Amino acid sequence: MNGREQYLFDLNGYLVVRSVLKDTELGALRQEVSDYGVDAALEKHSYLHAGFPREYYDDAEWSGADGYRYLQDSYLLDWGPAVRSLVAHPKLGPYLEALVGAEYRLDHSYGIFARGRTSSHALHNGATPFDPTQTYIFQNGQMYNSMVVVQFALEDVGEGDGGFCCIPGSHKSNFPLPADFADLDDLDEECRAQVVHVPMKAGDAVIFTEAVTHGALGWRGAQDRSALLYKYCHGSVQWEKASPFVAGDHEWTDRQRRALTGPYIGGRPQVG
Ligand SMILES: O=C(O)CCC(=O)C(=O)O
Repeated sequence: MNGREQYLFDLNGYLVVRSVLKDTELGALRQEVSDYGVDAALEKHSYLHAGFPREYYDDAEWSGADGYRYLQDSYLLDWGPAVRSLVAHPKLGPYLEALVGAEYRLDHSYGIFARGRTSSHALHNGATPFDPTQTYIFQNGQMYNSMVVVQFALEDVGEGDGGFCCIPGSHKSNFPLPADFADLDDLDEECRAQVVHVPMKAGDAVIFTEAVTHGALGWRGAQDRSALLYKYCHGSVQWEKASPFVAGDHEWTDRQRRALTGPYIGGRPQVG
């Protein structure tokens, strides 16, 4: 992570890393997503979150929140080798070390898919009120994040297409998000100007801290939205009960096994 990237992440709470994925990787990922049934499911419902365990479905608060539906009770990492290859992706390791620490671990992963017009996903998080599980601290000349998200774009996300958005700098805000920001679809001009949409090319990744206030603008792209999210915590931290969200007995590299190890810190090896 070079000086410019460090500056931008510290300033904004997110960073776009261009061309992380090669065309061959993108092709294999798209195939696995389609084989899993996402294409077919998007014919029935235009906004899907996929990769969560069954228990999420039974909670009325979560089912269909912000218009999205859960797609079957599968884990993303069980879909195939291409989605598994994104765990501790070698091009992103240096970013995770700089942002989470060399003993980072994958907490969970899932996919977000959209076709046609969808509702927005409300803005959430921010530095205030303080939440130790989703915080950003700069100390000893270093950035510390409780959790960072790597979101890969499998299709282009153009200006005005919708999808991931955030309020840059809000990972350091001293006041809570005002109620004026509650409805992303109905912001006044001044509030709308604070919300930044992040266009990406297929193969790019946006890395953001869970501490930054973020959400998603309603999808308007002519193409599908296809995003895979991998959420990393410090090696001592576990966010999701079923972490790391994988059921099958798969082949992993040594680096990936270290990144997939459950939370502990005494003598924990660096992912490397
Ligand atoms: O990109 C999106 O659709 C929003 C993702 C999000 O809210 C999250 O990762 O917590």
